[in-house]
Amino acid sequence: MSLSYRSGFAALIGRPNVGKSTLLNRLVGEKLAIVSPKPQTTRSKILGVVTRPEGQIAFLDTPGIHAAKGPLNKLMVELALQAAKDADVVLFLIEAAGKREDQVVEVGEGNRLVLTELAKLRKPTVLVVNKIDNVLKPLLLPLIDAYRKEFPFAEVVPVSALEGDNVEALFDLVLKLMPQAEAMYPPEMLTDQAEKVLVAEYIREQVLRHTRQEVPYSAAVVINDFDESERDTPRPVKKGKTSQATRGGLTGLVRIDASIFVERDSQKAIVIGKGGSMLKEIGTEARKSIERLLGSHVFLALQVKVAEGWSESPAGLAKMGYPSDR
Ligand SMILES: Nc1nc2c(ncn2[C@@H]2O[C@H](COP(=O)(O)OP(=O)(O)OP(=O)(O)O)[C@@H](O)[C@H]2O)c(=O)[nH]1
Ligand SMILES: [Mg+2]
Repeated sequence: MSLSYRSGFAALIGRPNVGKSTLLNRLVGEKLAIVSPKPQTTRSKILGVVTRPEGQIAFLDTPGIHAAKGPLNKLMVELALQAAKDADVVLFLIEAAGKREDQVVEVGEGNRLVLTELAKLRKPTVLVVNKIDNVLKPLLLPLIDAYRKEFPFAEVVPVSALEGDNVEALFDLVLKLMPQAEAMYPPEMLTDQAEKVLVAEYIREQVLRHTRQEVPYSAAVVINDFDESERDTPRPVKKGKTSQATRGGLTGLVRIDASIFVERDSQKAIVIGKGGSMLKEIGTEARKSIERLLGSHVFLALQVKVAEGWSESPAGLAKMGYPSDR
């Protein structure tokens, strides 16, 4: 390994819905984190490793930082701030949305609070202005100026995580801020998330996409059974193994049994839908994305269950696989 090799952790930090998970997936080139148009989609810390000849960056996607009410949301915000504390470099994401010339450009209250937290850490922090595909160009510079006045950013990078604009440049720039060190992970490793965890998340993603109001925030998915006895060869989430481009057709069969938990009977009725129509749609969409992930045919059995107030207690969080001890 050459002397100039760099490596370290970079935490993706920001308000809900600014595109942190979309950026993680774009950087790594795999769907490691679920994405939805609704805020508070990500609930855990998600590792995505990018390895290049000149260095390795371990990115950490985190839940959006917001004024948290209730144990689940408090846990999410804690996870995000902890990831920032543990990182070598912080990527602070904002969204540059705006189509009106006369729009007021300012740092909102929520973002100001996040910056107050980041200031305590004294880490090299990069301002990543996302969604530039969706902004009037004249609004961009004033927006960057407003943020620069609030915080001594090491760098400012406008990107479109959705379209990929400037994402490579962002990687190069973040790598330059990393310490000189050897790689922390094997070069083929993309994530430490188990397949089962990704599968549960892909199912939750479809629940988020198909439901409205409070249902997304009350939904959790638990895998009861993951039967690989008829699977050809397990494919761990590794470079070149899971991308659609390098994969042929589906082989073998994986049988998955999962429960979607909600907090009330009324929510259960919504997720099931008329004559089971909603659950069927959720299942079909989830199965397609799980098949792409596993490279295998998938038989997916889904049930909807009520766990009253699970998001309100440490025991409830633990039951859904959200560790509440940190
Ligand atoms: N137009 C546009 N939309 C984007 C871009 N990046 C993300 N989005 C959209 O913004 C929404 C939120 O994206 P996510 O990646 O889930 O956002 P997040 O910051 O991870 O959200 P939380 O997990 O809730 O904190 C989705 O509808 C994305 O498709 C972008 O560069 N341009
Ligand atoms: Mg997210």
